Amino acid sequence: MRLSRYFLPVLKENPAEAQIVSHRLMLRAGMIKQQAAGIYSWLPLGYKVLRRVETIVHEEQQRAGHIPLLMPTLQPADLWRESGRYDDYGQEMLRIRDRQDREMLYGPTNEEMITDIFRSHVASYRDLPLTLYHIQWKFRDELRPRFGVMRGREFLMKDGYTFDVDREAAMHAYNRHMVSYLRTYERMGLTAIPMRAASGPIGGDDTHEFLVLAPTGESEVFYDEAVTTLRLGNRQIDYDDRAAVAEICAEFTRLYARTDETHDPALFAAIPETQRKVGRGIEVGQIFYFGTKYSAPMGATITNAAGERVAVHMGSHGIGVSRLLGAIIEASHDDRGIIWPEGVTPFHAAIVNLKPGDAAADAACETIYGLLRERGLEPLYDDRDARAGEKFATMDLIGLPWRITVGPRGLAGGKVELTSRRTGDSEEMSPEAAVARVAEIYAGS
Ligand code: P5A
Repeated sequence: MRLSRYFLPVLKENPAEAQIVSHRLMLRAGMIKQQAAGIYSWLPLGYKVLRRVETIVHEEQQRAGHIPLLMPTLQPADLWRESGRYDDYGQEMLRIRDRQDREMLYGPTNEEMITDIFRSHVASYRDLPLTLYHIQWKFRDELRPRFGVMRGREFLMKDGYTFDVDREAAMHAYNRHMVSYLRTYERMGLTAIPMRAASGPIGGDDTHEFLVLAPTGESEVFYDEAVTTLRLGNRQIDYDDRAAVAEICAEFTRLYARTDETHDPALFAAIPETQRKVGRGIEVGQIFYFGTKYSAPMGATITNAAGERVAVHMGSHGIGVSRLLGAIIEASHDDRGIIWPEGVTPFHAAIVNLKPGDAAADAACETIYGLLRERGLEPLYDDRDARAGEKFATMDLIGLPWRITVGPRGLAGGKVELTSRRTGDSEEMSPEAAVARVAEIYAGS
């Protein structure tokens, strides 16, 4: 993409309404525009990162054997009357009437709807296990929407629903989600710690939240510092191997890590003092096992191996897809702007032409642009006639991890400069070597 033809409405000034760094940087980098309290348009740069995050979520869900579908945003109230949640959900639910005066709602979550799909089509334990998920917009009329996409009213969620014959099988589905989430967050450059949590309006006793540590997080967290060093890395995972998946979950949940809702001061006090930490975290996901809470009242039954009709065991599992953009920025920025992890960056590399109009500089930029694209990478080429300082400031703000700077002086010696946004380190090399280096970095990420 050539910057002269792109739509990147960056702001020079800090927007007054933004209280936390991710909100400020998303507005300044031209990623989002607020349309109403807690409701945002996703401008091209923000939309690009959102799609990258979604793609990782899809890939990791499907790697775990989970099946994508798409349910609507609007739901009939009657389904929610069957589960009893229509009245329970309260003012967070946006209730709507259509022209026939039928009661509808904008879905805050989809347990009822997926249970309805299941009961219409599945009748036997032979069709299990089954996990269906979608990535769809939700609406929760939060009392205090704030911090930009972090606590929106309209927000994008990945929500998955598991159907199993008994509790043991359902807990394997729960564990599979835990591991697939750990992989998902790691690919985005995040450390998200599973913490025992409270279930709220979704229900059930088994639930974990995934928290990214950040001083601006909304949850208070208590943890053993050793938990922050755990990584999945690129180990091979067989998602059908119940024992292996459970073992990974045990590894990641053995150490103390809880939110204020489930904090146990006595257990906390048993951690060696130097490792005992209190901090704040951003909740980027939550998993639940709630048994037959929805299937029993809604009549979602199956025939088990003994020929008996039993209510199916269910769980639901959510990732805050749009919130993740805020969380990634909170975890990865400096005073000049965003620093995207390679896994989610909107463009792979910046090309900055220090002297547009100079034949050699223009030609070298075109060559680098073409070569990167040939390698399947997407560069953002700043071909505008602007001062070098302004170009660097824009690229630093929008946070592309790698920048190739091209100017007549370097080119006289056959060199361009490759700069890491994260470390600020620069190295001079030929244009071809810079392209090869960038390609190599992304091949490994
Ligand atoms: C699990 C999937 C559920 O709704 N039902 C379907 C279950 N869980 S949850 O914890 O309530 O939400 C899942 C994740 O969605 C994100 N989230 C939000 N993101 C932005 N703005 C909001 N107002 C908001 N509310 C929830 C969180 O990341 C949460 O973990």
